[in-house]
Amino acid sequence: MANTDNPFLGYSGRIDTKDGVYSQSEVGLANRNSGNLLETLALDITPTGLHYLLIHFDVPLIDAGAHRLGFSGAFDAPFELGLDEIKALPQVTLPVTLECAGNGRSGISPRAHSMPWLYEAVGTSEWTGTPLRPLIERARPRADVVDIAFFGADYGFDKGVGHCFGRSLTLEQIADLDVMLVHSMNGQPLLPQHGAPLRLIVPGWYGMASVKWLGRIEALTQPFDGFQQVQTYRFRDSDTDPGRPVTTMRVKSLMVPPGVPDWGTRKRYLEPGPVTLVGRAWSGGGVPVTRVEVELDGVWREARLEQQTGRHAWTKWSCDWLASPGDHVLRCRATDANGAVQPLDPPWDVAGFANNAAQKVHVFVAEG
Ligand SMILES: Nc1nc2c(c(=O)[nH]1)N[C@H]1C(S)=C(S)[C@@H](COP(=O)(O)O)O[C@H]1N2
Ligand SMILES: [Mo]
Repeated sequence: MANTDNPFLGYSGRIDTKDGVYSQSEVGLANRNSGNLLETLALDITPTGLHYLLIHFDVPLIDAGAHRLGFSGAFDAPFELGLDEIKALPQVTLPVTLECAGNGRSGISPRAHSMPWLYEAVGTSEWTGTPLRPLIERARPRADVVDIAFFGADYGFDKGVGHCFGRSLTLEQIADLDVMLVHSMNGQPLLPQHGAPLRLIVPGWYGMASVKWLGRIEALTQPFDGFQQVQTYRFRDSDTDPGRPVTTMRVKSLMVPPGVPDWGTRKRYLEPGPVTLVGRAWSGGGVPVTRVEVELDGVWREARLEQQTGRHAWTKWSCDWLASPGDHVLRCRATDANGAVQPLDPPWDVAGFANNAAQKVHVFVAEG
């Protein structure tokens, strides 16, 4: 798999940043990969143009009319499908909350040289497409198949390895996870940056599993060894740790920062008096959120939860606060039905994956 004839083999392009000032190349990543604006956490569905973006290489510009999805490898009945044929299959629409595994990375020290997310790499969309499982069954995986690999059309280099973005799932995972083959987002054809004309949605997992610009599905009789499967998206304690795969989203909550912001720092300004704080909470693997608490003036208060709009969609919460003059740091934390609670401090990971530490919002309340 390793491409030994490339200019990036001995040159990662990543300077050894640890803390503090960001490098030009990290600023470049931040400009390409935009985040959700936290004020849209007030909405069930993130406006399409404000859904976060994570694009490793370049956006491939694909002719939807000519695009074919191929099922190949160790299938007994390999076939191809055009977009019209996929749209003629049974259609489902599902609200799904997607979060990047790197969300929160910049809260971890020392940081990894990658996309420096704060809190904003999460959003919820209504995805329309067809369930993947019946199509895999139709292609008839051979008895010795261990992985199904999904390849995007985008090619590039990471750590000296040239590859198309690719990920895999086992047949059991495909059966368990409501995996969808998706052509529309919020009732409109996928935009180029979100994977047009076809992508995977793996509900309940971090976003890396939801392969965009999907062109090829391959049945493998050996475990998939693609770069994005084995060399990244693993929890590692140190650079020498072989690591454990990143899969389902950890329980997390965010609030809409109250009041109005200061342009340069995003700190908040508020008049004293009653305020209703609102936000969203979610967890992975279809596990519901059972509790959200908000820390107000040093006391953790119970937030109200609204009905979830779908098994894989986030839950709205709200909490009343009587804002008194002075400086405040507000925090929120969620608990899920498995009893997992958000930590107050970032969990350590070399690449800064899955930081679900409680959000902090600095608020200045004026004198009455
Ligand atoms: N082909 C391909 N698929 C991809 C990616 C990519 O770079 N190439 N990025 C992944 C990652 S890391 C995330 S978090 C989600 C982001 O999806 P979005 O940009 O539509 O929000 O897409 C995933 N699918
Ligand atoms: Mo991601």
